[in-house]
Amino acid sequence: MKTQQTGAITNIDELFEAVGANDKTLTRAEKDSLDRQGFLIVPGLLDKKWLEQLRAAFEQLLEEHEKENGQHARQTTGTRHVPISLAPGQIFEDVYTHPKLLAAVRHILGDDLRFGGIHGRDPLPGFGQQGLHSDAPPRQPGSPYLVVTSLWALDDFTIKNGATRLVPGTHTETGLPPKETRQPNYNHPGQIFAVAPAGSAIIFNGHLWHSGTQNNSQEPRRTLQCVHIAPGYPYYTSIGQNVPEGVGPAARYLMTVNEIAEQQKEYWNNYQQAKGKPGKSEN
Ligand SMILES: O=C(O)CCC(=O)C(=O)O
Repeated sequence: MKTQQTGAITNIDELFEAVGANDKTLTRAEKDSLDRQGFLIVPGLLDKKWLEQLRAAFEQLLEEHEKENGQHARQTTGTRHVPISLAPGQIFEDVYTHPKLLAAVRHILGDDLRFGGIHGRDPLPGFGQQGLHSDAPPRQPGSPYLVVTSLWALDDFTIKNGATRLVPGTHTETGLPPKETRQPNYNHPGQIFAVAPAGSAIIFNGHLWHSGTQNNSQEPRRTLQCVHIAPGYPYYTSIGQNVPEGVGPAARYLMTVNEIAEQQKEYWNNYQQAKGKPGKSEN
């Protein structure tokens, strides 16, 4: 875990400097994997102490959430969901501002990127099978990528306990996955399982077809899900209005929507209306 600098950050280069990322943070092979396969599995990003802190915080936040709201979510779906507030919490901030993650996000989305949210998920034994889906609105041919998802394994991800499945290369598809492909029991011939030790990050283009799978063990399979987004993402403008006091400069920058971003949103709206005719900046 790193300690972030304290001055306000005003652009992506300052963000990279503050978190300790640069153009060498991703290897050539990692960039190729993001481009061609649409994902990257990086072991060892969370060390033992950090993992233990995150697991304890996960359980505590879940207990508080269920005390206030009941156990509705887990009783209806069999999955424990943990809303993670954006209030100051260095152990979470260091996850979604991790240099490896931000380097991957920039590689996929380009220079204007923001943080969309963080959420905990734990499919209980016997539950968790999802249909293949993407985390982003369907793309049109040639339209930019809008979302990067990262899953941080707080427990080992194994075939038995429901490792995430991914369909390599599907991030370039346009439209939704076909209906049949979205059924939870459908096995895609190209799917692979993101088997990875606790402490790994599975970082993928949010347009990639993926899903949780059933936890057939008797143990938890906890993950932190983060999303980072580009200005065209419909939820983009709903962030930035409630940046909590006390978050570090990198987190604050990532949660703040500035004027430039607003202009880019307008650009994106125009682009959508032009039905896929790319503007000059995309030639
Ligand atoms: O937890 C996982 O393995 C993936 C979950 C997922 O894709 C989702 O909840 O949308």
